[in-house]
Amino acid sequence: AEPRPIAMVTTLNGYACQRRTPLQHHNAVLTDALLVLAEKAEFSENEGRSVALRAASVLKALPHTVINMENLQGLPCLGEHSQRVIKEILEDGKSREVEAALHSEQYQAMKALTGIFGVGVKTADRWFREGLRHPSDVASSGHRLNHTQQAGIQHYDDLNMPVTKAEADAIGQIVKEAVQAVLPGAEIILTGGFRRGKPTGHDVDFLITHPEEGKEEGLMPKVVSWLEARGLLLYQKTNRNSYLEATEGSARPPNNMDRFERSFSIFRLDMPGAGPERHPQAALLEQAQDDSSVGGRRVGESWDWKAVRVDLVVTPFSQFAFALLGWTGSQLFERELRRWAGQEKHMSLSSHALYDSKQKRYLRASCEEEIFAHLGLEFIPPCERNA
Ligand code: DCP
Ligand code: MG
Repeated sequence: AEPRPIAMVTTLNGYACQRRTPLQHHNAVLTDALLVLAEKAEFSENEGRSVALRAASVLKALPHTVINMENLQGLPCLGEHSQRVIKEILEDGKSREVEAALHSEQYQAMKALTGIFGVGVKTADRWFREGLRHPSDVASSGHRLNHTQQAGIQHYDDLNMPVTKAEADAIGQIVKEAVQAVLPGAEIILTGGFRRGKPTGHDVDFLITHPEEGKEEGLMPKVVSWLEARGLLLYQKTNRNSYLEATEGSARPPNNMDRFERSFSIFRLDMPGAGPERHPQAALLEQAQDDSSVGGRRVGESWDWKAVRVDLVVTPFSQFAFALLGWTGSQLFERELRRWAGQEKHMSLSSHALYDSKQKRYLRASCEEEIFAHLGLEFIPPCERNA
């Protein structure tokens, strides 16, 4: 390795979508700390969240390890608070504020409660104030839970265990089989964190489309029925496509929430060693996990399947490039793309379309590269969108 100069100075652009952010970077100690502060801010619904996320994201894009405060010169998005935390860690090895957050009852309880599928910060905070600290407290509290939350409690342990790439691929095989059975010629694409090269994720995200526009209509209920008939779904809730009704009668495109037909689901993924009647896809998984050490099975317990969160999204072919860009993430990269579009280009970007306010028209794109070009941005490949 080359010797590192004492005061390495790098300049970086201010928008995350102008930077290349690899998965593996050189400042995990600092970014982990800032991400705890982002989470703490999120739990108290405080604006500090995006400030800390942006600061962490800048450090992820640095080609070297920060070893002193001079290294931060010329970097964007590092406010007084972030700098104070970084300085403390460089000097003492840790930040008191971060340590205090990690050890606080509120942080720990909010983390556990928001870890329930279907429970957001507002609900978790209300439960915390009522004295609930853990999913088991919720289960015994007598609160009325909706179906999503019931499934979230029931599968809490599984859903809080990382999903491996091998598991994502095994689910991909099942989804592919389902989609091809109900609509030959339809295509499925793995998006989200796995498309960015992450080895694990909290869920598995798929886009489904068909090269012939319109053929994709009505697809989701059929896919869901196919999966349900085979006992592969533990839970699912489908939201229909509401894009047209949102745009009708308005010149401006809808807000950033996308309106594709989408199924939030929990798959029952059969695991290797479950017995002769296990799903054939399990063999593939077994093979993949043999040569990696990432197995997610609980040892010493009889377990033959695992609950996995899966998002299925159906998109018309003409919107596919926008959907792919919008669903690949990271979440911060997406937010920054939209901020760039609005503030620098007077355009409005969603997972459906790109609208140019000056020309008063939608700009077409058939691949991600074209969207970056419309936005006047250098193309950043998925593996460098880990902002
Ligand atoms: N996304 C978005 N807005 C939404 C839903 C999703 O911008 N309402 C985008 C950003 C995410 C991607 O879709 O990066 C997938 O969402 P996830 O929450 O699954 O995020 P990741 O896949 O990036 O992370 P993980 O590995 O934890 O699943
Ligand atoms: Mg995901």
